[in-house]
Amino acid sequence: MSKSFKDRPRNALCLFDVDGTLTLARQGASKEMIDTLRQLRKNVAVGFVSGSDLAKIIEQLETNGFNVINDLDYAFAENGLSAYKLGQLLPSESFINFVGEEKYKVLVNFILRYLADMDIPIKRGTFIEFRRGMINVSPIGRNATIKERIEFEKLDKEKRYREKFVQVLREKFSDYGLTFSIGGQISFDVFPNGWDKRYALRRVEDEGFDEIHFFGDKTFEGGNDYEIFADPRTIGHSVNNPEDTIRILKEQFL
Ligand code: M1P
Repeated sequence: MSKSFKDRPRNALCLFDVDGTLTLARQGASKEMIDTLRQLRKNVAVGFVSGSDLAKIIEQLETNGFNVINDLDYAFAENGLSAYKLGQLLPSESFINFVGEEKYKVLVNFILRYLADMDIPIKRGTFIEFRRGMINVSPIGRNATIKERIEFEKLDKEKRYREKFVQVLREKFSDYGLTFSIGGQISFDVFPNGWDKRYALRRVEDEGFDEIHFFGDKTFEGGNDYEIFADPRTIGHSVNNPEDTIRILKEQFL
């Protein structure tokens, strides 16, 4: 595959959310999905944009000999704060520089206390994950198994643990300029206002694509795909699962 996407027959970019769009939440990509992405890349430029960090995306997408950095044109982890174009790392801002050490300490201490006081059936490990472009907060902890995740998600729908938590944080830290976004099954992301998935668009806007397509499953208002899906710079596709993504690609791009 060439080191430029200017030679593709269609001057378009397809960007994909990962969890729920290319894979089931935190699970590996199917062979059919990897084959579809490889075929797609012959016609258009292809990339992913996820809230997750790169390590998790590698675990999920690097199946069937696929390499997320070299077999895609763009790799946007952490909403594009951790970014690669044609195999090259792009320079980036960081969450900690934006917030500052002192204010961050106040925020993280408050979150730790709130987590400690939460009465939920089970707790595992890694309750706060510090990333380049955000922090990710999970009441059950990121070490939960797939089964534990699914159980937490069900209970959270009923008890609204995360919704209540982010409401408190939004009020208490209203002067911090932060967005609190419930994107996945067991956690929520905290990042500077505007550093949602639209951040990735800043990195492609000078390329002169005729069309930028975005595929995501959480495209409803409040979902972490909403802003980029609704952005006038993209043509949004709302999908229910990875099979749905493949179906649309076959109908419109392959
Ligand atoms: O789907 C995107 C989200 O995926 C994970 O969420 P969870 O672990 O709660 O399912 C996280 O990586 C989160 O940062 C991300 O937004």
